[in-house]
Amino acid sequence: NGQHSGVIWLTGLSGSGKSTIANLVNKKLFDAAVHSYILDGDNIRHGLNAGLGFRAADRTENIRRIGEVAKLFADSGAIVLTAFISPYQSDRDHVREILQPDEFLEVHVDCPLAACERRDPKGLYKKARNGDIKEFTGIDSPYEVPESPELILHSNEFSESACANQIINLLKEKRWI
Ligand code: GGZ
Repeated sequence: NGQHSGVIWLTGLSGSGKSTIANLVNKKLFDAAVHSYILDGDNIRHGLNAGLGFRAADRTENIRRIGEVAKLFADSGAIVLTAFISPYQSDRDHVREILQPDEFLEVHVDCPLAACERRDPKGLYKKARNGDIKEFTGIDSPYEVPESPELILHSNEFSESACANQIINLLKEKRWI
């Protein structure tokens, strides 16, 4: 097929909306007959990376493997959407470097910590505040804000559907679709 392949790398705090937005984009691409695939916690952290935790070295290895898998899917011709916190700039840069320059779009799903914490869909922030979970991103583990992402989504100010549309517009601008 003549479609553009590559990786749309969503990064942001737990509860920022990464997975929901990625799933909405995936559906829109499917409806437009564009071959796309999502990598997220559901199909990676429970499978390929089941042995990894949340220490800095484990997160780095998590992202390294996801980057390699994303590259394989991109090589197969797909548009890949990834939805991981990926808190370290150097890890995200490493993924960018193993891909072609026109095959990687870093998207910061930028939701203030306070808003993520207010949502707390899984009660994890509460547990982290109580000390029941250690090294939780934003609480006692760092999140490095992307230095030069291709797109910043303010997911607390705009609906998830509007954020998904912003990604679709970027893909049109970049001539991926
Ligand atoms: C951050 C954690 C932690 C800690 C469990 N820190 O909201 P969720 O539940 O579904 O998404 C979070 C997910 C983060 O996994 P990632 O693979 O995206 O992280 S990273 O890119 O940093 O490797 C959260 C849950 O796992 N979770 N413990 N300590 N998030």
